[in-house]
Amino acid sequence: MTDVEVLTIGEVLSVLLAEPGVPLGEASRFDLTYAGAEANVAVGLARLGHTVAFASRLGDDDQGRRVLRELRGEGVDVDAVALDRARPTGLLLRDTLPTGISVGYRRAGSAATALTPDDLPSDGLRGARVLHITGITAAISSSARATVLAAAHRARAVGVTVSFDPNIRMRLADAETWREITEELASLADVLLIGADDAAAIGVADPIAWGHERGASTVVLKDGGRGASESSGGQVWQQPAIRVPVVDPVGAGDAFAAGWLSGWLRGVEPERRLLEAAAVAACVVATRGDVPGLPDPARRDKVLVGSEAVAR
Ligand code: KDG
Repeated sequence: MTDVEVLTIGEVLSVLLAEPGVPLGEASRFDLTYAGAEANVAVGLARLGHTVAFASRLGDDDQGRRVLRELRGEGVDVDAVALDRARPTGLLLRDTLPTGISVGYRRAGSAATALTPDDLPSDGLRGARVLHITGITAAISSSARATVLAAAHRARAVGVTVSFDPNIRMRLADAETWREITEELASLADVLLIGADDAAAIGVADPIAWGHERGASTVVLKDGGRGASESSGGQVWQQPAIRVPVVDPVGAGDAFAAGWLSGWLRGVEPERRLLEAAAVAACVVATRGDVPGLPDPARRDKVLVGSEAVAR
C-alpha cells in the first residue's frame, strides 16, 4: 500500500435502493449501488482530494468485484481489500421514504464478517495520519471486532490519530453490546465523532463530557438537522445545519465525518471545518444514496457560500 493520509476499515455492501416514494416491501424496481459507513467516509475524503485506503473483505463475486472497481475508480487505495471465495459480498436493501426508511440486511456470513487482524495492511499505518473506524464493523462479528480493536491499538502505538464514530445500528447488536463496543473504542479514540441519537441509544446524556472523560481530545457532536458542535482545547464551537431539501438522509453522518476530517487534515480552524462538514452532509442528504452526493471541494464550497449558515 502506498502512503495515505487516512486508513479506514469496514464492510462495504452492495445496496439495492428502492424506486423513489415506494416502500421496500412493495418496490419492484431498484437502483444497484453500494455503501458502508467507512467506505462512505473513504470516498468522501477521496473526492475532497485526500489520499485514503480502505481495508476489508469482499466476496469474490460479481457484486464484490463491482464495488472494488467503483472504489478504485474513486481513487481509494483498495490494495488491502481481500476477495473471499468462500463468502459473499454483503447486501443491504432499503427505501428512501420520508416517513421512515426501511432497511433489510443480508450480511450474516458475509466476507467482511470474516475480517481478522491478519487483513490489516502490514505497513498500512506507516505514513497515515488518521485511522477512521466505526462501531458497525465491531458489531458484525467477533473477528471483525478484534480487527478494529487491533487497528486502533496499532495506530495508537505509532502515534496515528484514531477517529471513531459509533454509528450505532440496533439491528446489528443489542444495547448492552453497543454500550461495550462504544466504550471500548471511544477509550482508544483521539477524535470522537458521535451522533446525538447514538449517544441517546446508549444512555449517554452529555456526549461531549463523556468523550473527553474517555480520553478523546476532540469530540464532535452531530445532531442532524439541529446542527453540530466541536469541543477541543477547552473550547466549544457550534454550527447550524445547512438547510437543503432532504431527499435521502442516509449517509449524512459519514459525509459530515469526511468533511470534518478533511478540514482537520488541512489544519483549518474548528468553525471552518464544522461549516465544511455541514456543507458535505447537505450535499449528501439532497441526493439519493450514500455516495453519489459526496462533493468535490468546488461543490462543497458552492453549497457553503450559498448557505446562510454562520459559524458561531
Ligand atoms: O451510515 C450509513 C450506513 O449505515 C449505511 O450506508 C450502511 O454501513 C451501513 C450499515 O451497516 O448500516
